[in-house]
Amino acid sequence: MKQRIQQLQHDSLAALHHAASLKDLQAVRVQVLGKKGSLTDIMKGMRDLSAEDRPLVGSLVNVFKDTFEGVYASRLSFLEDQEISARLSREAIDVTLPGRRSVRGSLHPVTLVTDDIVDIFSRLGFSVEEGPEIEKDFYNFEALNIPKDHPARDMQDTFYINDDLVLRTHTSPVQIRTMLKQPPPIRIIAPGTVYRRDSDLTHSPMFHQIEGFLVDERVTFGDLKGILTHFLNEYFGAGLQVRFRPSFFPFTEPSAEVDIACVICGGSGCRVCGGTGWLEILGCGMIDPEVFTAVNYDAKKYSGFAFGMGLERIAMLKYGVSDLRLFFENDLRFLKQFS
Ligand code: 2U9
Repeated sequence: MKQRIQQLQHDSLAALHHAASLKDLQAVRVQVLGKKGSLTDIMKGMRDLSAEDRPLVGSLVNVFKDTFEGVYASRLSFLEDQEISARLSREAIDVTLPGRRSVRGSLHPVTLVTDDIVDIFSRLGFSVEEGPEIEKDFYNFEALNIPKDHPARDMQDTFYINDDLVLRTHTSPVQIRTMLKQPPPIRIIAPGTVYRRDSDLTHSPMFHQIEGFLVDERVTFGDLKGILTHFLNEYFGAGLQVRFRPSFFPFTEPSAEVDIACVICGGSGCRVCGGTGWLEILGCGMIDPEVFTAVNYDAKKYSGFAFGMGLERIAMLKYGVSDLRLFFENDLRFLKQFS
């Protein structure tokens, strides 16, 4: 028995020393102290010893157990340290490595155009107003003197959500909402996204507009001409030729379309201006008294003007882009040219 214990002590301490991982170490422990372990087996055999031998063997077993636990604990702490250092070196981060460069984006050409136009009108005392893209029929049509049977309401032009809700077809409802909120004087510009059921080389079902709007006492068509001529000279260059042609819009009376001398050929005639020397750039007019009545403004006391332009069209002329679809494809080779 004594010999068996000595042999076990020799073998198991060697096994502890040779255990190369925490898993191996645990396996040695189970082999020796586990339910079916070698020491458990020896202890079962003690029943058969004489009363004289039993205490002697018992004390040998106890000494072995203490020795085993001591060696086990020191090996455990050694292997744990080893595992931590291995993990630390495996997961080490080299803080001296250069960082990843962040990619610098650029503003979309339609945003550039919007910002430049907003800048010019801000200097003239206009402030920016915005409104919802899903609009009530009243704000998009009814209050703008566009009655139920008007062609502008045709199903071909408007995206209807239901009988009473549409995707706004212009930013004009922003001005209706502003007038319902506050009394004159008003001097605002309304940039934003608008929607129309239209899609070809020069039309997109989603596009952008900016509208301007001024209401006060004694505002004249002369004020409108002055402000727009100033704006176009600021935006396209001083000395630019501008002309006003009579037109019709349900919400303005009188109404006009504004042309500028072709920015490509300077007025001599080319493909872009269709040989006319002129480019149509915006629409405008004096606010129709019917519109004032719809928002409870005194149409006898107040007058005002409004204008509107398509921002993609302005961007095409300003940057010489011939295909409208380029603005919506988000091809980086196109967009990067505006950084
Ligand atoms: C209110 C009253 C009047 C806004 C105006 C135009 C003329 C115009 C078009 C230009 C090209 C739209 O993007 S486009 O198709 N717009 O010609 N817009 S007057 O008149 C208003 C607006 C609001 C309450």
